[in-house]
Amino acid sequence: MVVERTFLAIKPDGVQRGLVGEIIGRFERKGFKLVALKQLIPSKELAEQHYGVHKERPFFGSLVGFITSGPVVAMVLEGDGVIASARRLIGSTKPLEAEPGTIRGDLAINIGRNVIHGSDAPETAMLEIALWFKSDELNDWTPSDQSWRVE
Ligand code: 3AN
Repeated sequence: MVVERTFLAIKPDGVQRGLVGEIIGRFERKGFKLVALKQLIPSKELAEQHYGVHKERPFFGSLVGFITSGPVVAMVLEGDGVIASARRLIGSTKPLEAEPGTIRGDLAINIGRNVIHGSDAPETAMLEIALWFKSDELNDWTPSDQSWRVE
């Protein structure tokens, strides 16, 4: 069975505002498994690759400037349906349109300060995990309470 993984990054605004524990806690409480976690200040090259699909957009420069402006907390989560589920827990890109109860709905106002990134599809998840993490930074492990999460 192929286990699904997604890439998430708490952006500099989330780190600066002290929201790291709150945000990771939401995914932990949902029951997803954390398989990699680190803090880094992304290089310009990493940021430009990560946001490559947006390179023609007018906000590309400010997006890269923002994501490289301070520490980011990058992680990989694992679990059935984790890619789509994490996106739902995160909420709409525009925080004012994000439902209450979602991370952006509860914790953000502005599209350029929307606290977290989450992969949007299996292909992007695979590319983003490989871009941000070395394979030996991903841990295969089984939570001791796994049978209480998944039937
Ligand atoms: P998401 O992060 O929800 O997947 P994307 O991939 O469409 O959203 O956009 C990537 C990031 O680019 C967003 N998180 C947001 O910070 C920024 N962004 C998207 N659209 C705009 C915009 N119109 N103006 C400024 N920043 C934007």
